[in-house]
Amino acid sequence: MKLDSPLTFAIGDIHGQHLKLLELLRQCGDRSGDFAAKFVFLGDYIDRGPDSRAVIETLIEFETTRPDRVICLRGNHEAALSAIAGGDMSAMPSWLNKNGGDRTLASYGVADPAALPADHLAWMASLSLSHDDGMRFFVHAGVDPSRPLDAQHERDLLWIREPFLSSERDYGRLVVHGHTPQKNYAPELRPNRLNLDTAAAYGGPITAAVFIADRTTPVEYLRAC
Ligand SMILES: [Mn+2]
Repeated sequence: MKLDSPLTFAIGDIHGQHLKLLELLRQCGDRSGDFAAKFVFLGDYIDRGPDSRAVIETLIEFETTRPDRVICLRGNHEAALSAIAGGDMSAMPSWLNKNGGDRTLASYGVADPAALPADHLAWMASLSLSHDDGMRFFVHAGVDPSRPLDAQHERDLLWIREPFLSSERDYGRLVVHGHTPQKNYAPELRPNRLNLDTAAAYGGPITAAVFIADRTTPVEYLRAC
């Protein structure tokens, strides 16, 4: 199927799965054809998977060659690494041992987060927390249902699960998010939110939702296993 208007692709958690990312970007290219598509990456590019370094290189190049059409949001994993590399060592044990940061360091061939390439660290520190396209609110983890979308706390945008996941609040936007892996490897669409974390770090695919301009919900999903 080829769709005849510019598309928006929203892409869930990647976690160092570079081959899956390349396959998904190829599928997105096939779908968008000659039309200039917009890409919103929902964060968590690094950790757990085998090749975080290549994922970051690919995303930086992808963004550089498509100015104004690529938005890379910050995930809690990028936030943790940025904090550690900036000298906040309190997060280091959990990042290394629980969040798969050891595999990120291995992909760069370094033992110390401060030894990571300065341009990659600067890129991770520069990422936005959310993106609002008027119909959809894109964010890594979700939002605090008790606060307006424009008055959220950074910690919730990066880390929240409940009460967001169970909330039925109408935000006036579809909240498109990742962060909480779907054990069935499938995206979860509810009336007020869409979870695109299909557990790429745990054997699932990376998933892209395909949006058109005049419909809030996705017209289809692309998956790279
Ligand atoms: Mn994640």
